[in-house]
Amino acid sequence: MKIYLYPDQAEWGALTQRPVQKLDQLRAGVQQTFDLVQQRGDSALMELAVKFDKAALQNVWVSPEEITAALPQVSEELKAAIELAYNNIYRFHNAQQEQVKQVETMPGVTCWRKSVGIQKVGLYIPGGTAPLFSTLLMLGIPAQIAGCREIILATPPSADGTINGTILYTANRLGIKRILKAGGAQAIAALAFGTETVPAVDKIFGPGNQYVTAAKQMVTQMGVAIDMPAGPSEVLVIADDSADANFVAADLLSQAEHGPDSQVVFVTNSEKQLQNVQAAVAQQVAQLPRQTVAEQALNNSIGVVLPTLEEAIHFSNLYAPEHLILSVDQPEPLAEQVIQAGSVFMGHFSPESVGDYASGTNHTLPTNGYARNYSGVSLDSFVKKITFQQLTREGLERIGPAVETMAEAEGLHAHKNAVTVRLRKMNPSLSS
Ligand code: HSO
Ligand code: ZN
Repeated sequence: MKIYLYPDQAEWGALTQRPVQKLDQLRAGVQQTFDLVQQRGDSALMELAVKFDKAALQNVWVSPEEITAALPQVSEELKAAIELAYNNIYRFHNAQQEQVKQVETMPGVTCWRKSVGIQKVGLYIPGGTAPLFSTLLMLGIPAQIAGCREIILATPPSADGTINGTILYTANRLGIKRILKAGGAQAIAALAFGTETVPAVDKIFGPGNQYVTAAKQMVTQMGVAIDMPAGPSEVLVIADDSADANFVAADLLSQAEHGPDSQVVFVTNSEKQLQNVQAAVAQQVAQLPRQTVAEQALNNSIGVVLPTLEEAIHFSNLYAPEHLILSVDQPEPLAEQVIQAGSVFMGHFSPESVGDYASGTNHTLPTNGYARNYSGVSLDSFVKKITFQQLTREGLERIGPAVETMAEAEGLHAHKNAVTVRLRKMNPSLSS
């Protein structure tokens, strides 16, 4: 951890920079993968599974038998934990449904807005060392509540051609039947363009490596929507002297273990707390199975001491962290001042892990400073909001002259006429 004692505000800009993502260099390779999948569909997916996943597949789809076989592999304890998380995530996202509200903007002019599920969505869950079935809950639950008609899950197979049992269990719990054995840019291509068996989807969600990130960015140029631009996961912890250094260290490390590029930022108003936290981190990291990964992330992490907690919040707002933990006795007044963050964890008993798995909030959050202008995934991410209006005859009589005047002023006579022909028909004496 690099330490900065009382840095001047002029230095904050540099301290809050993320490393530059070099996605441009990957584009040519990703485009080749796109071309292959567009030309040869499922057979390209099978060929690429051999190349990238070392898996010889009979079929790109998970069979019903594979799902049935996976269910008993998951322990009862894990099933109960998934159930608890499922219920909390469901409750929080279900409460995001909006009532249709009809608004009479003026007599006889009624407007309303209705949410309609995006019809076809693709959920991407990466493979690798940590099978993120929690991410499947975070994406599958709101998709289900939104009423998405078709939900396709794509996830890379292991070398033996199988998919992680807990991922299959979770998909089954969510009622997701279509599970594609594909990873990387080829999975994104299949979801975006479709193949002979994969339907092309309208929006693609989920995290992934830099190839997946580049591929998702590229398909947005081709009419497919994505959840948000992605970067490595981040946490910023603000702690005062009331915090338990062991709690803070554990929170910092829970982020660091995600990957060598994870961003870990610690901000405090107490030099003593900084020392305590550094000691606790050193002691805890040595015990972690993912010690090497965590240490790599810690090498790029920073610890900052600022004179007051107010300044700590200003620093955090400038950084715009994906996760912000307020390890202070009185988090409420500080939380009021948060204007840029993905999700906020308040007080000493709200570790990020609870939001990662089970409190109810979504863990798919904006990284890389995008908390400035993006929200995390929510029910809204899975719907379009369609507006409606209906006018009565009297309504059109009231609003019509204003519309005619505005259309005339913009020089758009056909617009004006669409009102005029109606008003004349309704009241022939207006005709001249
Ligand atoms: N912290 C990650 C989510 C996650 N953590 C999944 C554990 N499993 C990104 O917000
Ligand atoms: Zn996490």
